Amino acid sequence: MTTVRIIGAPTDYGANRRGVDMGPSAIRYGGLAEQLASAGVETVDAGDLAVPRAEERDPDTHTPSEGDAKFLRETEDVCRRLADEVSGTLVAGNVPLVLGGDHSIAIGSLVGSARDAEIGAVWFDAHADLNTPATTPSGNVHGMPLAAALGMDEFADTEWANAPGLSPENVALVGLRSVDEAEVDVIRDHGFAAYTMSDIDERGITDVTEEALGVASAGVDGVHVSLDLDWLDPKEAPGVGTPVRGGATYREAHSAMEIVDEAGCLRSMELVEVNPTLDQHNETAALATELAASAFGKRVL
Ligand code: NNH
Ligand code: MN
Ligand code: MN
Ligand code: MN
Repeated sequence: MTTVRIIGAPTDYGANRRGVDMGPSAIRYGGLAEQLASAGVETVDAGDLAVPRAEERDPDTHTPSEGDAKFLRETEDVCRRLADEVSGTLVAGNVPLVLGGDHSIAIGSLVGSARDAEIGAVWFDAHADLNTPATTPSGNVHGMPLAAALGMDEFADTEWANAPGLSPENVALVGLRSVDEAEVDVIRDHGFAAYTMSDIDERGITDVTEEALGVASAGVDGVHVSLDLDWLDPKEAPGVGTPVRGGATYREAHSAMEIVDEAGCLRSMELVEVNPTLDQHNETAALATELAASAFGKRVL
C-alpha cells in the first residue's frame, strides 16, 4: 500500500494576487485525507514548511541578474527546504504530495524529486511557466518554475533551482491557453511536448494525457505531476489568481488524473495556486482533493 506524505508549502511570494498562501489549509479542510483514504492510500501529514510573510520581506526585484524576479531569495529559501522534504520522503519509500502555495514552489518539488533519479514532468496548467527574469512580463516567479528547474538562461547558474535529473525531452505541458511570446519561442526552440486546449478539443483528453505521460516517462525512473488548478476552467475552479477561460472540464480533469494512476509512473505530485480568498465555498480546494484521489487510484467501482 502506498503511503502519501503531505507537505504544505504556504507561499504567496510568486503571485500577484495575495492569499494563495492559504492553499494548504484550504486543501486540507477540503477533505484531502478523507479523499486519499477513499483512494485506498495511507497518508501522513508532515505539516507546513515555515514561510515568512511577504509583508516582512523586501521583494528585491534585481536578482539573480538584471531582470525582475520578485522574492527570489525567499523562494530559494523555501524551495531548498522543500527539495529536502521531497527527496527525504522518496528515500523513505513514500510518495510526496506537495500543497502550494503559488507555483514557484514547483522548483523545490522538482529539485527534490530529481535529486537521486531521472524524472519526467507533466505540467497541467493554462500557462507554460517558462519565463525567466529576463522575459517575465510580471516579475512573478510562479511564471518561471519550469524554466528554473531546467536551468534555462539566467537560471543556468542558479544551482539551488536546477533539477539535474530532469531534461526537456521528458517534459510535457498539457492544457495551454495563455502563453507569453517569449515562451512560445522557448517551446518551439526546445521542442517541448506541448498540448494546447485545441489539441484536447481535437484529440480528446485521453489521447493527449496518454501521450504526455509517454513522453514524460520515457527512459526515466518516474514522473512528477504538477497540477496548477488554473488548468481547469474557471467555472469549475474559480479560486485561482490567474483564471483563463476555456480550460479543462471537471470530467476531463478527472479522466486525466485516472490516466496518471493507470500509467503507474507517478513519483511525486503537487497541487498549486488554490487561492481561498478568490474561491466560492472552498470548491476549488475540494476539487483539488478529488483530483489527487483520482491520481492515486480512486475509482467508483
Ligand atoms: N505567464 C504569466 C507570467 O509569467 C502568468 C503566469 N501565471 C500562472 N502560471 N499562474 O501558471 O506572469
Ligand atoms: Mn535590489
Ligand atoms: Mn503554473
Ligand atoms: Mn497557471
